[in-house]
Amino acid sequence: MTGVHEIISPPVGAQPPRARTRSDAGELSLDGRWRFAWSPTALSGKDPADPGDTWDEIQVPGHWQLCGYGAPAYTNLRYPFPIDPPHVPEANPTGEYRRIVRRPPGWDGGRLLLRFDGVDSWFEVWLNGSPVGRASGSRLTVEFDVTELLTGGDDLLAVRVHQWSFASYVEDQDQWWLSGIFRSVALLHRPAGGIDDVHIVADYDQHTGDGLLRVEARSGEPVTVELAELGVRGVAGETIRVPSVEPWSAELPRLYRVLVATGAETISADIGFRTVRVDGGRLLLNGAPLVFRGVNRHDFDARSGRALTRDALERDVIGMKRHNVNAVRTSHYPPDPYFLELCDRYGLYVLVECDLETHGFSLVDWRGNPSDDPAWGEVYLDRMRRTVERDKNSTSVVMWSLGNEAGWGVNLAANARWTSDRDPSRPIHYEQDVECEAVDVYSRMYPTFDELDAIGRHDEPALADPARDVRRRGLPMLMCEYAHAMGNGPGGLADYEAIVDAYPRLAGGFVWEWTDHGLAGEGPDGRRTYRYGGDFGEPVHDGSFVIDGLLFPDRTPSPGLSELAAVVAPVRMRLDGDQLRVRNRWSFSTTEEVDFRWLLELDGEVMDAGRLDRIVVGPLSESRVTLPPAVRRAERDAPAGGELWLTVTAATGSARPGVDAGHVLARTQQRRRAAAPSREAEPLPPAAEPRPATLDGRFDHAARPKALGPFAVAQVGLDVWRAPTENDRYPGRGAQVSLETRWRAAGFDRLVDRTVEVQLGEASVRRVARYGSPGIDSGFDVDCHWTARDDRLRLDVVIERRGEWRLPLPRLGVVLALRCADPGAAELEWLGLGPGESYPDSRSANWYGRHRMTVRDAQVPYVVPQENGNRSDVRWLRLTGPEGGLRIEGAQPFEVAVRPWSTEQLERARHAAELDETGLLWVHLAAGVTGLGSASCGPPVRSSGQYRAARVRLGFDFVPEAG
Ligand code: IPT
Repeated sequence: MTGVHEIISPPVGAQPPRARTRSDAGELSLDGRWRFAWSPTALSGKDPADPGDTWDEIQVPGHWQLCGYGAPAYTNLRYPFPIDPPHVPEANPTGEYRRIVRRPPGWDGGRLLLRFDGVDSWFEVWLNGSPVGRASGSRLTVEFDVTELLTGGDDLLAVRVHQWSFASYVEDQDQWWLSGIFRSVALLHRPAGGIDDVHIVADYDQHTGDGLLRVEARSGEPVTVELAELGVRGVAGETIRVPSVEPWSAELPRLYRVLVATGAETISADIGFRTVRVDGGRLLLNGAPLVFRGVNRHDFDARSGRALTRDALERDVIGMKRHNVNAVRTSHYPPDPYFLELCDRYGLYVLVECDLETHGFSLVDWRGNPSDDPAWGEVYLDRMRRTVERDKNSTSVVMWSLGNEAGWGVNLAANARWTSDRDPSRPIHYEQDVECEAVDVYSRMYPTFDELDAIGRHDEPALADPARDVRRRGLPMLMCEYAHAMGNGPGGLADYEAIVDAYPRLAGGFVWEWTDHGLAGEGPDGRRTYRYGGDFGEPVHDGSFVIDGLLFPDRTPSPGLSELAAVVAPVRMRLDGDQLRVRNRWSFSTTEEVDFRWLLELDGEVMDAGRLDRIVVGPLSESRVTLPPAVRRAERDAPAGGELWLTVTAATGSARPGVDAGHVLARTQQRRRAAAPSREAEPLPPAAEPRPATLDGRFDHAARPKALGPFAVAQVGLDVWRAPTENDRYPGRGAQVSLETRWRAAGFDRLVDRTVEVQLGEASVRRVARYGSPGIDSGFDVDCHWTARDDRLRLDVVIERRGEWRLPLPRLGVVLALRCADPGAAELEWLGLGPGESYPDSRSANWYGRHRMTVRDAQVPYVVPQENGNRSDVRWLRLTGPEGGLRIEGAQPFEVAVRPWSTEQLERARHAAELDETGLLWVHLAAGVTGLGSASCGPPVRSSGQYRAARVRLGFDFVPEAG
């Protein structure tokens, strides 16, 4: 039996799609409490004429799975049902919604429309039991004419929503399956003589500085156009030249209010003048290079799924602006319409994507892919039309995307044709049109660094068809996805940026993705936890692949976002002797309003600070300025000894949309003077004579210290392993085997030790040990030598790899477990890179200096626990617990992570809330660590970020300090 929701069809009974406008015509929100009944199958048994007076209530907009009916399920590309289009399982959860609608008084004449902005996935509508229409296209607006069905009294609106439908086959985006009326519903008055649709094109002519305004309107009446601010008046259908406008860009989002009116209706639109073009192999905005420093963004909230408040949308936009992000790809569907209003206003370039993905067909070699099946042609076209028509007047929308991961075929080619006819003002994007047969830009996902570089040089592998090859090679290229931000990562952002910077052909890209999609819940002891695939008992799921954002689910930024902000900063600086080089990477703004300041520190202590004179660098230019004499003076006056560091920051001098004055845009540092030569060169003192008694009883029989400062020592050992990151778990582009697999094969996760030799002397003790793994003949030889000087202990350790290894090491150093009554609350202070975590391929966001926080705050709460919290280039650190203080000084800069739990705990826990502090402070001191990469979808850690030392020597002094 085929249900009506299994018929491949565009909406039935719907109005032609049209622009979203702000109008003075009547609008009544139908959001709020609705009656609701849930059924496990499509046959709900409910009558559309039943008002549901005794049913439950539910909030609209919302997803029923997040209101206690059924459960969310997560799959990436796999369909969670058999591939048998257009059919779906009989177990098809269905929601019956009811509410009373009253036509407001004063809405005289004209027509009445019922508008749905988002219903997942298929629905049918009745008024007073009479059918109105049916539709799918979960993230696409649809309107129905209900003029004849509304009585003016209490009218019963009934909506039946099925979770699964034929449309589910073209909505296979990588996200939670969540159903229901999840965006707003409204009743609209369309006055007689009103404007049924409007299309506003506002071009900018960069040669003359003029704006070109053209308004097309659908109305039975004459339509006037007015831009009062510039004294412009005209009529729809004509092109109005507006002299000397200020153009719109994400940097300077200048909007003008345009009124489009008939006697019956006035539409007010905030419009920016701007022109997007592909020209000479480059992507241009107003004639200047348009480079996306963007993110992919889903509509998502940890509590309400894809149903978002205006505040939540605004928070996202402000968050992007504060992290130097200038672009968004609305993966993989049109966003909540309010989002685009915000992007216009705050300034973000938007790539709006059609609600279309059939990725699951890739798992059956694309057999039966709807993209190439004419039976789906009308459905495809309808989706594209609804995408373009709704948002065609948004200034921020600079490009259309046909969809994501839907293979290639006749229906997509037709959508491209339709779109370029309908809106020649914006280029078309679609990544899977690999030969660029129908698109205007060449797009790639997760290219390796080498691939990107080759494309930058127009040197990518050739297409078989020479004509197509020539065309594609001449197109600008963007990365619609890159730098997979799953778990700890992405590493390598700075490497990508350097390549993008080097080649005019490259128009930047969009990091995957803005936010983790963890759903909020309660873990053990009522602690907040975030759920991912499998946590709702889904039989088929893709685990934590949905946790791959730059923000944690609660919308706090992860270190990956700070790294991105630093890497894509619009101002770049470099200190070079007495000169500061300033590069302005803005395309339209000078650095006139940027506030440059300097700071001189000696071992993290501020010596002096000041402000630099105004530095005015034009867009996309560079200049050098000489540092003021005050800097040289301060350097000269600084006491001898210690490291002297100069920092220059560039901050916003005045507020910009979403960004306050004083917001640091960029920072650069230089070591101006090295410390006195380190002790590293000193030879290890010879071990004293073996003696049965331990050094004042401070060591055990195996030459391990019983205490370090005030902390009793529970464990000392070699430290090689790390709790694998999500990126460690995957091989990555161009590789066959993941780091985790290689590391486990080498036995790093289960090293055992054997004492080779112990020497217990009066002033020093020494333990030589061999570390290996079951079944493996490679390992490490470790020589730990402790010497005592007064109340301090010094550790000198030599670690040597033994065997035929060719692989990078997670880390190489020692770990200490110290007993501490409250390890999370212990204070951690250090001189080195901070305040955030850093790894060899992700350290741009941090700066050298003195940093301080609790051990708990030094942990990064990745939803799936994994390696985190490393700090690099550390000279010394201080730990202060209830027991007292301990200072650890390195004979050379070292890497450190201090945790209130062990690597094993971190590895075992599947959710952050499962991590318990157990009265131990774990101090990981290393000579080096391996970077992060983005192998969970992109390339693995580059060789420059892999730690491969074969022999290291580390030295530390442990000094007790008053707590
Ligand atoms: C890519 C998808 O487009 C995106 O939606 C997301 O699933 C991402 O992967 C992984 O998180 S497609 C992949 C085959 C490169």
